[in-house]
Amino acid sequence: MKAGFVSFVGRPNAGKSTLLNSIVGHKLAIVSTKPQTTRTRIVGVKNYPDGQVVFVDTPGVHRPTHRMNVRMVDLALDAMREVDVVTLVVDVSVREGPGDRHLITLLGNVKTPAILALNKVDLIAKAKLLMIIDRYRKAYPFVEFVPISAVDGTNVDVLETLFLRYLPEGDPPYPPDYVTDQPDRFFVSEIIREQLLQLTHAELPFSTAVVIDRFGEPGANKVVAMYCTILVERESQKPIVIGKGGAMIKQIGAGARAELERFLGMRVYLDLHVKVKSEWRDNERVLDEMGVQDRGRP
Ligand SMILES: Nc1nc2c(ncn2[C@@H]2O[C@H](COP(=O)(O)OP(=O)(O)OP(=O)(O)O)[C@@H](O)[C@H]2O)c(=O)[nH]1
Ligand SMILES: [Mg+2]
Repeated sequence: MKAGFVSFVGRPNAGKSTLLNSIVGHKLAIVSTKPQTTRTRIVGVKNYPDGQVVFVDTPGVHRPTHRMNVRMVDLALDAMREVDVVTLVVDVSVREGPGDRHLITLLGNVKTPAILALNKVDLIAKAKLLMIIDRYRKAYPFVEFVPISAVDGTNVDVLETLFLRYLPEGDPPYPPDYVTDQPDRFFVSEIIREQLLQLTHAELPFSTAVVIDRFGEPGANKVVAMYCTILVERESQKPIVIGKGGAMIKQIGAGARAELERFLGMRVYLDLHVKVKSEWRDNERVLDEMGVQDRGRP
């Protein structure tokens, strides 16, 4: 039996979380068209006839401007080192830039075997793809180059076979029915944040967060009550999240509630609050509460 850890690292928006969800077959990570969607390390376990793989999705590597972003990037860097195979996920539909060169440099500092997953091949012509592969071949000794589409599933099975090939022999670290170590509270706040990412623009997706204040057990009426706070950074952002006559917060709540009911298989009462917490992105305590792991801490 093969067993071990495989991480997904790359620039923001490359499709790492889409790939995790597609492989594990559960929506473990929220996905959006905006960069810096994933803020934590997200684990997903999959069992194969010949082994078990623990997948580790990470935040996109970017230039950090706040403590939150430093934590995010550190998580990605750790996930290059502390795994058996690292997968660099690149978006072939966007132009290569300094961010890609930076990632190649970072890979050069670790000894982990690296697979290059050239994602979003559904968006470009084959000739262009071959040129991109050629450039990466010259840039770094990846052990494999795999063109994939995380959205339509192209070659994802090939990638999975390769992961198993490069993993060590060993017993599965997790029981066969184990999927993730993230608690329900995490999924609840992420489902609400996903609505914020979809419905807000400009600086707001980056400067909002969701904190769970209270998350009860379902009552006799089988409804689970959740009290959550959306943090914003400035007073001027509050009316945007609330919207005219409360229209925006209603829309966020309705979308999140539907998704939460699907996720939990229960009826949900959702109470959303908006609170200004200036510079929360630099507040270590808030970050701890939100579950953005800090290097060296559990
Ligand atoms: N066309 C196409 N779009 C894709 C593919 N994979 C992901 N996407 C889209 O790319 C966007 C970003 O996907 P994510 O999975 O959130 O990317 P990520 O790398 O996790 O991003 P961060 O968490 O911000 O680092 C979403 O709109 C996805 O639907 C693909 O293979 N083809
Ligand atoms: Mg992500």
